[in-house]
Amino acid sequence: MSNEADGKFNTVSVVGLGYIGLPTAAVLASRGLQVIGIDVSEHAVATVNAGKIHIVEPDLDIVVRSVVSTGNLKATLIPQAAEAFIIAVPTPFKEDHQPDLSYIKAAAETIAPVLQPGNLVILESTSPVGTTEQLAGWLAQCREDLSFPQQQGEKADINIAYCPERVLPGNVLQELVANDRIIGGMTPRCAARAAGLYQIFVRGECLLTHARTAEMAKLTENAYRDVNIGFANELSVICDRLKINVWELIRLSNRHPRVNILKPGPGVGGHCIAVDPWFIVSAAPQEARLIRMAREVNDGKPNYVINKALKAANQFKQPVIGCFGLSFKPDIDDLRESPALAITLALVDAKVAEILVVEPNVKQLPDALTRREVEKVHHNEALERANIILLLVAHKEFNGLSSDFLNEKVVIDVAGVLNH
Ligand code: SAJ
Repeated sequence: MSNEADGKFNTVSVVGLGYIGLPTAAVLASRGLQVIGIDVSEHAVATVNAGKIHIVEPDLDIVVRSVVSTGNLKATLIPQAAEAFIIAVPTPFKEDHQPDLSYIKAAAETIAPVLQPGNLVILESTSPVGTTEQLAGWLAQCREDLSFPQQQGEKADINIAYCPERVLPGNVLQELVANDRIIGGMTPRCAARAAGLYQIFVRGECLLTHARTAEMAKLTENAYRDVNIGFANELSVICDRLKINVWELIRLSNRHPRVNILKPGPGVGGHCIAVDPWFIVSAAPQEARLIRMAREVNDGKPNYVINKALKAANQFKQPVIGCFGLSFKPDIDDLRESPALAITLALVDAKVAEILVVEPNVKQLPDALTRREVEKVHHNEALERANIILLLVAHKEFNGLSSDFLNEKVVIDVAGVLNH
């Protein structure tokens, strides 16, 4: 259903130069388009214009340096006219788990003054169902001289689509190009035009649908993963009670041809899976029972681990806990929304044990820990000095930890490090 003729874009503006916007802008620029990156942060704009990056993502620095030096990518604080606009700003939730759409509203108000007939506006931010229509409403309020799909359908001056990102942090450049893309148009023409833009760099398939279905698809993918991780986390707690090794149990159960249980862990971190399912719950609170429960199970896991470690500490006169891993998942340096970090901080604040932190992926511990004078040590030192070994993240550096040391310790293996 995609229309090749619709794929002619020369200038694209990307609003939000974060974890999704910057790689997308850089990849579009690497295909020869003129890309304008808009951000509210002077630091982000200056960094990108210097050919550097302000986020952590493998190889992104190389692509950004190259497209900035050719002049294909320019960052700015001030919106400029373009043929297509991609909005990739955050959509956090508020205290009560209600979605906060203020960044999208601000993005709409930013681009509205420079919109021209024939423009395509794409929303990529993970959003509750109906947000694309809401975005179209905000744009229409700002520009009464233009027509929008909710008013004029296929004849509208402006085309609007929702195209969720699906990339895995740490593997963004590869997945941006390789993954299939869901393209949700407010009308079929909106979808076809958006597909034309993505086909410039996406090697996966572009799957066309309505904006609302595309919004729900994004939430569904992350809620599906959350529910499955919740199942694994609940199993781990049940297995503790029944004195069964959950890792062996899962390995054996997964030998069934139709069973594929995910891994338990310290909880669910990152900025997507722990957030997005709430957008479904807040839209359908009565119906979304399993999805809410999975959130609660996963959010409850850090406390369970903290209590287990404190109970172990009670057995020692001078407890020393070695916390292995701080990041929100293995082999990355991203500490944001990390359950391992939350657990470590809670153990420090409990003041019942000395805490040693092992995190091979960061040079410096975060301020919250240095302020509390927590020591970062190599894993061998932690193995030597700690009497409780708390394995929080399965970093590759922890494979094959010396069992000579471990035999004499209380080992709490939350991440399945010893069962690889
Ligand atoms: N986790 C487990 N057990 C597992 C898998 C993950 O405890 O078996 C934990 C991780 O340790 C981490 C959290 O879940 O704390 C999330 O990690 P992740 O690797 O599952 O996902 P993210 O947050 O890095 O990226 C997800 C991806 N979504 C899906 O796989 C459905 C990615 O494709 C999305 O683009 C991204 O969310 C996003 O931006 O929405």
